[in-house]
Amino acid sequence: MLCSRTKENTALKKIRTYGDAALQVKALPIAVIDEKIRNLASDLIETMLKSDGVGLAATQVGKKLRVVALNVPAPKRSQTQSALSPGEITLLPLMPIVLVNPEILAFSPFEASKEEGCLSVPGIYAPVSRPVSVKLKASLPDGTPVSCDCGGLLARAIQHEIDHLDGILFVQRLGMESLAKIQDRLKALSEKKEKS
Ligand code: QAP
Ligand code: CO
Repeated sequence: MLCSRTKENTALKKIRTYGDAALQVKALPIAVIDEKIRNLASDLIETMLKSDGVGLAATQVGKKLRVVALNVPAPKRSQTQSALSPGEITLLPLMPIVLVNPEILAFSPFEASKEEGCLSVPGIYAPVSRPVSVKLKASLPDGTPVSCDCGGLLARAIQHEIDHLDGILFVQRLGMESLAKIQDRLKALSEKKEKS
């Protein structure tokens, strides 16, 4: 197509769920950001928004490419315990956004445990311990490079989505106690998958 895509020709993708082998593949870096990548970017955003997601990785829709969509909300004034990180100041006003070839250049030595969920693990939530901030490097779909220190929910979402690009789900990062609590429901999800 010579035109840029509109809402009418963006496609809703099927989100792969727990037990699907596509969730375990390692995605490949994008060499050139072309129209195909920008189309995938719009499809990821549409699919994420339609499912009320905060993030969605290309591997969750069966695409083995290093692309993620994010729709991280700005923190409410009442829940802003600390100042926003430079990454939140730069990226939150741009949401929803797509990051191409996102990479973490450095992790904070400090971790925090917070409840996570995943569109590929519907209805299941558990606390995950992760570094509280990360130094992100990525490109936007128009080719603009971004490099910034990200904290808050943004830092957690970036780590969760980059994990997807490496074939890792949040349930693989749980402590034994948290995993034990959800194990039956996880098994049920993967068995439902086998029958479909
Ligand atoms: C990843 O997660 C994330 O179970 C994005 O029934 C998680 O968008 C980033 C969702 C935690 C930061 C913190 C999950 C929607 C959405 C469900 C999501 C569900 C419906 C999860
Ligand atoms: Co997820």
